[in-house]
Amino acid sequence: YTYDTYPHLKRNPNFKELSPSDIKFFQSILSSNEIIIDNGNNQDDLLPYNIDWMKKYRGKSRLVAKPKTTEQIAKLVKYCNENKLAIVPQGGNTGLVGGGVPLFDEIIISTNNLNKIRDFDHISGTLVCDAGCILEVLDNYLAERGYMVPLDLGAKGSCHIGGNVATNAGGLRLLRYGSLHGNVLGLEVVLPDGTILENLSTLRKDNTGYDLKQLFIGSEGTLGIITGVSILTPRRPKSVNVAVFCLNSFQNVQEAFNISKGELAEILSAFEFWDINALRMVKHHLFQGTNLPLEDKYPFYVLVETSGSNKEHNEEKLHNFMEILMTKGVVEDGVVAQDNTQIQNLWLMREGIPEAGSKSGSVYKYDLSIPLPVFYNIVEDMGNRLKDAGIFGKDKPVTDVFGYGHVGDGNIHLNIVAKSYSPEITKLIEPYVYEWTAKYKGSVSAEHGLGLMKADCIGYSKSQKMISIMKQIKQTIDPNGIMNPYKFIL
Ligand code: FAD
Ligand code: 2HG
Ligand code: ZN
Repeated sequence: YTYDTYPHLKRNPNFKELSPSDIKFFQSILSSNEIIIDNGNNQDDLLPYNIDWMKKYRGKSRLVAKPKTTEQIAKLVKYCNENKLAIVPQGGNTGLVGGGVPLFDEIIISTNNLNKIRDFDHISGTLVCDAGCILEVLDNYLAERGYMVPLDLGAKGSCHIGGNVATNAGGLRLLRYGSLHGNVLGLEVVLPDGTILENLSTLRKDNTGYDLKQLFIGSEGTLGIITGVSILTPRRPKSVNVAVFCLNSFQNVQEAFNISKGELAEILSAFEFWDINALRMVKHHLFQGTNLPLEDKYPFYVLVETSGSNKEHNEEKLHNFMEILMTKGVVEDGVVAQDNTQIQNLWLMREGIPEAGSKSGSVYKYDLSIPLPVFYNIVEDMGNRLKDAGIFGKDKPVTDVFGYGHVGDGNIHLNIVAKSYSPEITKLIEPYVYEWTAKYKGSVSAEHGLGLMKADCIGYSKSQKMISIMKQIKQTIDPNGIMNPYKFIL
């Protein structure tokens, strides 16, 4: 895709085009290694910032700013606001809804160089850091101190904590540690007029006024640039176990989840699922030549992780849990990791699915909250719909349809692999998938956000009154509309 595929979105003529004097101003704030300017023959340098992780969305920004400090960002944003230059805030550029790349010529402000850890309190576990810190770097820093980030996702090696907050990312352990709306204690944000909203509180409790930071969590770059994050981090568990089970029906997946809540209770830290098509794709791309830990002949797989402070206690609970699953005939087969390497290998079957998907073709991704009783039906319905239309099968435009995700959070990822993105395929999938979700009162974006992909889709999950209040908030904070235009809510 390029912006050409969004003919209904025209460049807003109120936004100024970048001029030599604008470039001069940017150069006065940033040193030469903190800025990339289009000079006619450096498209390769600009491309990684202009194109998204899926290679589905591509813009034409002519300037990427990579400031080191909040003060630099404040000066740049103030200038952009006064001159009506549109901005796209960008973190690790791993977002999956086209929110982090420009649509036209918006200026990219990247947090790549904003990556200092500011403070860590080893008693309360509060961490204060720059927004551009990479999630995995933070987690390694905390691991050395016996703590962990309360958030983990497959993109941890590239995504920034600021990007995580801006998308309200969920990830693999939300069921245990809760969402960023609970874990983020404070934020520092550069507002669209260039003022710095300093609220890097480390307080657990603070009921003085409206909780403004919540507005920025999940705001996808439309209200300002998050430059600092204060986050509550939990102790790293001493004992972690992982098991993967094979199941014959989605009914049994639900049953296993229900039993896990009763038997594993407080030590349950992840309950993830994937189907056989997802497994076969991971096998093909990521386990080449080596054996999968389990046979790829069952329709469903679940990964159960337990974490706690006492190894014997945890193992006993996991053992009892497995015995109940076997006795009740809920699972067909299973494997328990014996060491850290095996834990990683089992997680690879789940965490590796997006990467394996990207190696299979162009992937359409739908990130839905759906009630568990009908959770998996969307995968079957979509597969049948595309088959009936004659476009899904061997040597057809669509080559694979599969489902996986966070059963524990009621969040399914429907992935549709095509030979290439095309408006014809899109039209068969959308709005069908959104209408289907709305029918069951689900959410059309469980955790990835709205971005460009779903900029006109919020109405499937929110009322007109709510949308109108959101628009008023946007108008109040960003009256010129310079922050991440064309995205989120149109
Ligand atoms: P970007 O992609 O750079 O930006 C995302 C959005 O946030 C954009 O709208 C951007 O404008 C805005 N933004 C970024 N930084 C800032 C900032 N400092 N201030 C204001 N706005 C900002 N998501 C999940 O929720 N759960 C998962 O399990 C998960 N797994 C993933 C696995 C893979 C392999 C990949 C590629 C993606 C996954 N994602 C997942 C999607 C994604 O939301 C996260 O990767 C991540 O939160 C995005 O962070 P980022 O730094 O890459 O942000
Ligand atoms: C995951 O849970 C991510 O692995 C990515 O949210 C989902 O790529 C996807 O559809
Ligand atoms: Zn996910």
